[in-house]
Amino acid sequence: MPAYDLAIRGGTVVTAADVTRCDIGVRNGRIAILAEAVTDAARTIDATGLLVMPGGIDSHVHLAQPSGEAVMADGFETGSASAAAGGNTTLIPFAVQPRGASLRESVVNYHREAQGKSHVDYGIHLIITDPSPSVLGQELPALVADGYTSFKVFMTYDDMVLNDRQLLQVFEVARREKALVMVHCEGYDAIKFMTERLEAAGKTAPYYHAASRPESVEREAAHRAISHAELLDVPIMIVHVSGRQAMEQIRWAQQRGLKVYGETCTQYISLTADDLKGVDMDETGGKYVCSPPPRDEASWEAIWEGITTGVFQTFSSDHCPYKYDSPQGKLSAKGRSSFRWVPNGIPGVEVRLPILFSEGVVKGRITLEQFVALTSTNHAKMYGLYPRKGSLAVGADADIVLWDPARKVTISQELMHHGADYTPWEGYAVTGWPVKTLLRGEVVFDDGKVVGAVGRGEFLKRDISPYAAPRLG
Ligand code: DUC
Ligand code: ZN
Ligand code: ZN
Repeated sequence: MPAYDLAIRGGTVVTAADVTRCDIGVRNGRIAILAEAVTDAARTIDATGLLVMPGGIDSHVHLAQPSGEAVMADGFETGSASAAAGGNTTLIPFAVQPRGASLRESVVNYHREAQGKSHVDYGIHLIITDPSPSVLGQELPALVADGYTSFKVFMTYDDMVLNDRQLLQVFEVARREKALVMVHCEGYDAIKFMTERLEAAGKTAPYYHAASRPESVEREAAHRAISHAELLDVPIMIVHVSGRQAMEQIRWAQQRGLKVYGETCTQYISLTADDLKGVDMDETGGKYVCSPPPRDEASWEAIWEGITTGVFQTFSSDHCPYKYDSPQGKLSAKGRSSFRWVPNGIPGVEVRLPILFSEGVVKGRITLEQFVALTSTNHAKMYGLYPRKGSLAVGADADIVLWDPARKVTISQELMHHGADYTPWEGYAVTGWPVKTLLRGEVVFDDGKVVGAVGRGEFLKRDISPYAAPRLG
């Protein structure tokens, strides 16, 4: 009997720490050996000329998430297919607590959405919209103990926003339970004020979505969240940072020794608010409506500054897909009446790695090791999945992407595996593309096709993150 189930031979193995020419042997879905030559295997994949990296972990995606009258374009099946096609092997989407509902029940319902449908492994974050005494006192502690070790809170949106007192209440529980809190930093009142003012002036096109929530709105909320976190000595992760002002708030907090982490996303290095103008300030701009909105090219440089200097630990997609041409998507009757009603979010899980690789590694802004850290390893570390996920160490799950660093691709909807009917990056040229994705040693994506049985992906109960430990114990 061969010593290994699979050998990946001849590739260049990249981790967050090293770049090495070696082979990998896989046994029982795990990495069993890294060696100069692995020959005694039942199957061999030739990786000559390819990079062999830990599968991407996207710790910020939305799948099958209820959102008013809009319907998300991806459930677990298409969303995870799109993820696998983009070189990812783990996703962490969100179970949302509708106001007044039990958080536990929301998690149970969300598991039903996921069960048997995922092509990749997945954890689940919680979104807390109603921090009632039973949520804070009983449900959250029990859910953290069950492996839901991170939660997101919102500082905007009518159906999600928490006031400052509620934010502090959630932070307090997070500190006690050692859960990591992700914060959506945009100020509710400022957005509401600006939206009403814009609408009163007849400025309702999708472009004005960006004008209704400028960078100062994000900066103010980031500062407020940081201040509350400092007050309670609780680590927080500020998610989807769009530009210099919020980035500088995080850097300022980090320089003061606070455990404030940062996430940025593909759209903030590759799209601008001008995309929201559409063809001619028309409704096609709705394709780019997401929050925070993309800013401008100077903001891309600020985001790169944050990436290269370590302000940001994770680079995510914030995949939040809606169809464009659908009454339940961007072109709903209400959505046509004002930017206020266009569902927020864009599909991006499939292009996260290619765009960061192309803009980052190929253009010399980041190293291969940084690429792996930003797209995989740091997500595993931050969210309690390391070392099982996010590395190519012996004993880790054999979650691997084989990557062609020289392949030139023009992104188009035709290439995508998501459920949306468009990609915001239509026509965007990249160098570097996934060739094969392996989940626990099994190929799930092979040269353009998602392969194998759906439902292979498993739920991941996550550990307490060491990064969620308070500074002062
Ligand atoms: N926040 C997200 O994280 N995703 C989509 C919309 C939003 O506001
Ligand atoms: Zn958000
Ligand atoms: Zn999101």
